[in-house]
Amino acid sequence: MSSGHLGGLIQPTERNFVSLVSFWASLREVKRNMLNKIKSASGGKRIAIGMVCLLFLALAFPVVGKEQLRKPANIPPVLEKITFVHYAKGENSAKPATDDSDRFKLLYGGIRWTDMMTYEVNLAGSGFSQTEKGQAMIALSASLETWDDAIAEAGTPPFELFASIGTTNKNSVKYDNVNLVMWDDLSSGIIAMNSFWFSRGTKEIVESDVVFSSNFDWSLDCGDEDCVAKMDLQNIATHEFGHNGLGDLYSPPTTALTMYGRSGFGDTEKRDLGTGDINGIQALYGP
Ligand SMILES: [Ca+2]
Ligand SMILES: [Ca+2]
Ligand SMILES: [Zn+2]
Repeated sequence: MSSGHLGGLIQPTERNFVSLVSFWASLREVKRNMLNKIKSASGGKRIAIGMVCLLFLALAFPVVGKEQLRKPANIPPVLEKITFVHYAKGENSAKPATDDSDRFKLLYGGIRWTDMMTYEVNLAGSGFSQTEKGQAMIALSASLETWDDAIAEAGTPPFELFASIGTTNKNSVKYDNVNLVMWDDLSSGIIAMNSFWFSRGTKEIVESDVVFSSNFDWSLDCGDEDCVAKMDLQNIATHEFGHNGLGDLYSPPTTALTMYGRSGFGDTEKRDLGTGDINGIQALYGP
């Protein structure tokens, strides 16, 4: 789903270097054979063989020069991309509320950020009015700080995962050193997605782009308005931001957790973390 633009990150491997070494070895072998022939030949034959040797070396050296230029230098870690898709609950899939579960799911043995990261937000397509846009930024910040608070509770020294958010005009999901939050025309039934880039080798997440669907109406405060047909931004955002190391959960005991993989209209239970969410984020970012 991502290989197109990741191709540029995959550098030449040591194969070029190995082929250069074996090329030199075969070159030495040829030279030795030629010297032996020159020694055993005489007169005009020597001159003819000598000229063949010169021609051979003239042809060989430019090739060696090019090969040396391709010698591997600082190879960046090979990045992979995965996308978590958050679907709306089906009409008849409502499950009875259950007790908080202590379950959580780490990804690839515990991939995580090693430094504080910053999301940049583009609210175009969100449907929010100018006034609401300010509230939306507050809701997104609240979602991020909910996770930072849980990490801080793990003990000292606290790790801060999320810096204060900024705004941006960028509007496409790609590996570009910008952790983007944006709205887009997602397929029917998809509420939001988090695409992120990571290295399996270093277990490091290096970029995350979150997209909310512009095909849903979004709410900011269900206390003041009818949220029956709206998705609560803080609810969904808290779930999406949890993907910075935590995977989706689907089993029935986890329906009350933030990292439960589905949401419905008017749901707000993901705004607050459950036991499993807290255990998971502390396992990744606690001291
Ligand atoms: Ca923070
Ligand atoms: Ca990006
Ligand atoms: Zn999810």
